[in-house]
Amino acid sequence: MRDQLSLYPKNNHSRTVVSLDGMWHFRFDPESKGETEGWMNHLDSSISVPVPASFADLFTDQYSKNYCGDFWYETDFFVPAKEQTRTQLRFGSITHRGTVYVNGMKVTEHEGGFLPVLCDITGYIRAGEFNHVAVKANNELSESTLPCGAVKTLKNGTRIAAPYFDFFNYSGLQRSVYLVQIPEEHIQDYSTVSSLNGKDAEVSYEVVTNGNHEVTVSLFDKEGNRVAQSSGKKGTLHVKDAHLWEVRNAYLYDIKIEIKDNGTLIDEYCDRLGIRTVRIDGTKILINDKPVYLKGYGKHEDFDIIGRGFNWPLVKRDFELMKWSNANCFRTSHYPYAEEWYQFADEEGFLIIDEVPAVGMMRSTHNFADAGMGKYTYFFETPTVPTLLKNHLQQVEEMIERDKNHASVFSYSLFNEPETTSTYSHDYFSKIFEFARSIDPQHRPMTGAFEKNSAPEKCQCYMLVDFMCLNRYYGWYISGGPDISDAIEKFHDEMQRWQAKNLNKPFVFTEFGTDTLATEHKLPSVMWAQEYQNEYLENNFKVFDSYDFIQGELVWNFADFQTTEGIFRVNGNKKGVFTRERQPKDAAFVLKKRWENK
Ligand code: GCB
Repeated sequence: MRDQLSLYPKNNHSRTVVSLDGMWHFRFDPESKGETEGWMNHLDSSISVPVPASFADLFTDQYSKNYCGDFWYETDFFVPAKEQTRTQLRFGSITHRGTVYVNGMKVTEHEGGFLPVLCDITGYIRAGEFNHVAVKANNELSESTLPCGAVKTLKNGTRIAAPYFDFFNYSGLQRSVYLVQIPEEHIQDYSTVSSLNGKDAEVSYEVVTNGNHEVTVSLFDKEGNRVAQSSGKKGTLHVKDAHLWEVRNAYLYDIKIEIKDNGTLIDEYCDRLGIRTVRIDGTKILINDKPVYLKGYGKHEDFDIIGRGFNWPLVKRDFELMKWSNANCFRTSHYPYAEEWYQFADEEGFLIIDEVPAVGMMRSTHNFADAGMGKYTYFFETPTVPTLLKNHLQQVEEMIERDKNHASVFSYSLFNEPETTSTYSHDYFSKIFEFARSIDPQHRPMTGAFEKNSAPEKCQCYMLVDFMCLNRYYGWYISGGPDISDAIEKFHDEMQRWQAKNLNKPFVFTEFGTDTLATEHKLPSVMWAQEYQNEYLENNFKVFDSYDFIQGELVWNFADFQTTEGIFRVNGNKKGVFTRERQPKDAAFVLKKRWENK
């Protein structure tokens, strides 16, 4: 079995982790000649760029910002000499795909830009010396890879991205890169499942190692007291008077896994562990058997200059704002985020709907507008589907593998707004859901976000999800401005049609919102002014509060974010409750007040 992605790099008695973040050499390769010219050995005429960061907003020219094609990164790194060691490189992500070379030799290739790339480089390095790593990355979009889109060639030959989704096609080495040294015999993976028994809890676990030495697993409380222990690769930890991980009131234990040879430590891995259960019961979402109403946001990894580059201060600020507004949940729209987001959500007691990058599954560069207009593009009836399915399954597998132990992750979203009205889409997504269900040890509820074209009478996929997630823009894309009263009637009409289906499932709004410029105020309100965003929200809340099967509201979006340019977007999508600089629009106070008592 290969080493799994769930083990975030950690330093301890047996493992050494060195960050390779910093300035790397970089070069665009528009003619894809790097491989034949041997760029994996050395990047001539390179420039310096920071890692982690998207490259787009570092530059001052259009060509670099919108560059689409191959591009290379390289750096040198020192490998400490150690006996009996496996040496790995771990990229938080390479967007959207990459080939890794060490000392000129190809080590691995990886498809998909939002999940880690782990390379065993033991056979490729010189220990006790400086070594060289080069990455050939590529950010082209197609209909057979996730997220979906196309590449457009301008008359002058320049290629640019044509996303079928509403966020800028940021790319590069956007997450941290680590050099990891682990013992030859080591812990490859682990998973846990908690269950409650009165005041006590049982945590069953499974550890994967590549050897036969004894495994012990211990659990420590916050004060460092060992509260449970078990040995063997499979076992159960019995926790008396367990402190549960509750929504917005997290308690985290430390789990310590050790491999020992007659008392001598071979390898250890420690992690935080929240004890909680997740269950859907009729129209309720239950965490630790208590109903929870989801309050929060759809987000993006997005910020000025760094693009989608990982940045701890931004994580901290976003959680402070979410807490301030009394939120308890967010969706990682529209791709799995950097792992640190989940670690912090575990700590802060936030719930996460973890989303795979299955976005843009409708052939349109104005998907967001076409989503409610009945457009149909035969997306799941084209020859690209088998490859798309393969990539989709792979990314579902890697996401669940990576995130399966996070208490915060209570659900997986396996799509955002695909076409769902054909039997082809049903066949496609049945395979995705069946597979996802078969690999999640915690059997979390599975979902996906449906657009308005997925109407109750037409949708062929709602039966696949454990709870419904709806993205709805009544009062924005549909009957906006002076027509808002029509919007509300239409909204009720749709909800009544869902109600009539008696699905007996929770419904969550995973998107609703209006583009709002932080500079605009007007009475009476007009679209794009802050007053309109507030009125729209209040109107939507009245609808939500009329149906008891509605169990959550995640506003679109947490903050303004960058998109492809166009007449629908004013330097990006402005549906943020906060500005891109993370300051509140008036709507933030409306939400804060509503969610205080919700
Ligand atoms: C949607 C999409 C989201 C867009 C949003 C919008 O339906 O899921 O990615 O950004 O609408 O603002 O139009």
